[in-house]
Amino acid sequence: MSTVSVTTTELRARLAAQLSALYAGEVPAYRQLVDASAQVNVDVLRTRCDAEELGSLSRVTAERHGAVRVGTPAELAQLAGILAAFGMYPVGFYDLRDAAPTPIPVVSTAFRPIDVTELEQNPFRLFVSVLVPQDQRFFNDDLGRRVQRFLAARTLFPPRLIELAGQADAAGSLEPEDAEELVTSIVACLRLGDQPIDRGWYNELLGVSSVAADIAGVPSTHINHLTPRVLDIDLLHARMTAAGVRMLDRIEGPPRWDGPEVLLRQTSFRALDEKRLLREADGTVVEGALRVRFGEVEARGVALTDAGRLRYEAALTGAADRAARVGTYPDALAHCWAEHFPRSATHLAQSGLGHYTFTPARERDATTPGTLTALLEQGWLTPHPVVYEDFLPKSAAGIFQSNLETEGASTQTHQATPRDVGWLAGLLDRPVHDPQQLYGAQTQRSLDTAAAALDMPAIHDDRQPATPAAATGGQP
Ligand code: OOG
Ligand code: NI
Repeated sequence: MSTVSVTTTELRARLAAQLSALYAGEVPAYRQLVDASAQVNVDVLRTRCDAEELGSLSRVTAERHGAVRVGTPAELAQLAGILAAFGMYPVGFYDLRDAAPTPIPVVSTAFRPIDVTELEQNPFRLFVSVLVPQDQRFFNDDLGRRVQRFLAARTLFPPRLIELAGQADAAGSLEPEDAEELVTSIVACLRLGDQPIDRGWYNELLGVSSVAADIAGVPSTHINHLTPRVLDIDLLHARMTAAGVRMLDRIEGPPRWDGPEVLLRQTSFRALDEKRLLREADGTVVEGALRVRFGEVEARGVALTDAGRLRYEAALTGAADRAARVGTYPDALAHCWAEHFPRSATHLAQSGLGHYTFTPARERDATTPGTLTALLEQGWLTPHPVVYEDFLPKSAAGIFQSNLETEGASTQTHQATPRDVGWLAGLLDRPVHDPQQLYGAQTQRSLDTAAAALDMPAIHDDRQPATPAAATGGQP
């Protein structure tokens, strides 16, 4: 047996692989989804030679995101410490309490690698949500207090796991035996619990939100879903449907079109019944079924800049408006999309709507211009898409909606409990990275490298994206 220590990068790859094996054992249709996704990726690469622009086949085949929900700030802080051992750091802040059509009483962040080389090695990311039982729009005082008492009495992560993770984070690696123990231990924490669930308590929380019940109705946490990445989500959807798996009929996010793929498109198969032990009011334990876990799949495209994100929002809003007047939503979305987004990748890069990196395409001479726009127009630089590494849960609200057992109940008559990125950073005692800043820095580094290669002092990024209003003739 090798005694070479195991790096955080390798630990992350093992975590993704072992969670995938766990989830395949727990949710058999997931295995079918993963197999179909891998086949689609191989088939797409055979016909589209540029398909690896958005990630190598080895990266995309291993690529997963998971979703985990915890109950308390302390549980979240512990999980953040554990995930640091795997080179996964908090990026972005998501408030799902104002998700439409169904608000969910959680706030969230994504733990993921932030270095380009780490992402290429293994981009495993975990979307982690924490319940906000203080939020009176969802929980009255009495229920909020009982939820907090229930959560305070449980331990999700054993001290030995937290200690091993701390060692790995500090050293950047672990000895093989410790590495094995670390991965086995965190995977065990994310296995579906087999302790009986108090049916009355679970149902009471179900009245608030099925996510609240999934978090605080049970004594442990678990992987809620694990999502493979696919290079053609329409093809995957068609193949799964043909194989008899009931998929949601819609693919969330941008439409299918012949222009550049951007951000994230997601769909899923429906949540399936899973056997769980339920404790009745009289203390008897019976076998019942809960339906909380589903099979999501996603396709990833170019990350959008702030200006590009405004366009994205405008296209979705425009599509919803239009669908209310004429035709179907997919048709309306295709129509609005073409109004908002350029059809060529070069134009998307030049417009400043998408995040790109740039490499020199020819040697400097007396005619080399100094600005990015001119360099791109005259073919001095080649643009390369920066893949979107983050989440769009509000745009995927349809996936939540279709998989929730109940609509839940919330009122708008109370103030929201303040939760923001500053709150999160303080709680975790580490920076919460801004995704836009990470993408922007990647572009800037490539411009610096290109300037050096072209023997120029700097390349001035003079791209000026048009506002969405200008593109749509005044529509919001
Ligand atoms: C996480 C929802 C976010 C996605 O793909 O947008 C997510 C959850 O269900 O807890 O995974
Ligand atoms: Ni997801």
